[in-house]
This record gives sequence, structure tokens and C-alpha cells, in this order.
Amino acid sequence: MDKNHLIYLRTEGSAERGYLSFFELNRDLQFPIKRVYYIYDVPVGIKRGMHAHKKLQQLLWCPCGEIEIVVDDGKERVSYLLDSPKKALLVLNGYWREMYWKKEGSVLCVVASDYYDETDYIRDYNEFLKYVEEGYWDHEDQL
Ligand code: T46
Repeated sequence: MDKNHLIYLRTEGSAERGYLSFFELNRDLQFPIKRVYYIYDVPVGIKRGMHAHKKLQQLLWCPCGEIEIVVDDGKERVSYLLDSPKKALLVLNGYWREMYWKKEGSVLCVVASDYYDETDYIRDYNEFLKYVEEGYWDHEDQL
């Protein structure tokens, strides 16, 4: 079911000089980036997210710290741990997401397929379940 997935970012470097990780359009990421944002200074134990997107797709990564991302398709919940700057998580549209801050100073970086649009959000879980039941997204068909 879960078409969201971890991507191990291409990385160059060494313990002596440090590391550089990167991703490129079409080679690593299938959607053109229209927006970049990042979330920081979040106290440990805080939960964010708690919504789904009708159309928006995003790539999330945590360059420092540790953040758990839970994605939920209305039937099953899957947890991903972003605990390395080399890991990124593709989160498709139509999945409820929750983010849990595990370590102080953790930063969540996001690139998004579209501009910010509050009408694309579903912030009520029961409403999200209705969209799922009505077959608004065909998760099987994604990617
Ligand atoms: C998501 C997860 C991973 C803007 O004005 N512009 C923006 O680009 C964004 C992302 C948010 N906002 C406003 C909307 C709210 O008034 O910033 C405020 C905080 O947003 P929100 O409570 O939605 O933040 P999170 O951390 O719960 O969710 C965010 C993204 O909104 C969401 O798309 O998938 O990160």
C-alpha cells in the first residue's frame, strides 16, 4: 500500500572533509520544486502535521537531529525515522502525516510540488477518511 518511500540521497565526501548530499530533478525527484520551507526550534515531544494534502507532493529531510514521520493512508500507518542527513522521505498526496520531534535542534527541510495553498489541506481526520472512502486518491496508481 505505502507508496511513500525513503530515498538515500547521493552523497560525496569523507570523514576528513565532511559530506555533501544532493538531489536533482528527474534523477532523484519526480516533481518540479515550487516551494522550499523548513521547520526548526521545535521543542522535543512536539507533534506537528496532523493533516493530508489533496494534491501536494513533498520531499522531507532532516539535515540535523531526529524526526519521526508517520504516514497514514486511512487503513494503515507507517513510521519513518529521519535520523541521517542522507535520508529523505517522499510523501505523496492523499496521506495523513504526523511529525514527531525526537531530538533538540532537529530541523525539517521540505521541498514541495506547489505553492502554499490552505485549500489543499485536509486538517480533520474524519474528513480525510471520507475522501479515502470516496476513492478521491488511487494510492495503488501513484508513481
Ligand atoms: C506538511 C508538513 C510536513 C505558510 O504560510 N506557508 C507555507 O509554505 C507553509 C508550509 C505554512 N504556512 C503557514 C500555515 C500555518 O499558518 O504556516 C503555519 C504553520 O503551518 P502548519 O501548521 O501547516 O505546519 P506543520 O508543521 O504542521 O505542516 C507543515 C506543512 O504545512 C505541511 O504542508 O506537509 O509541514
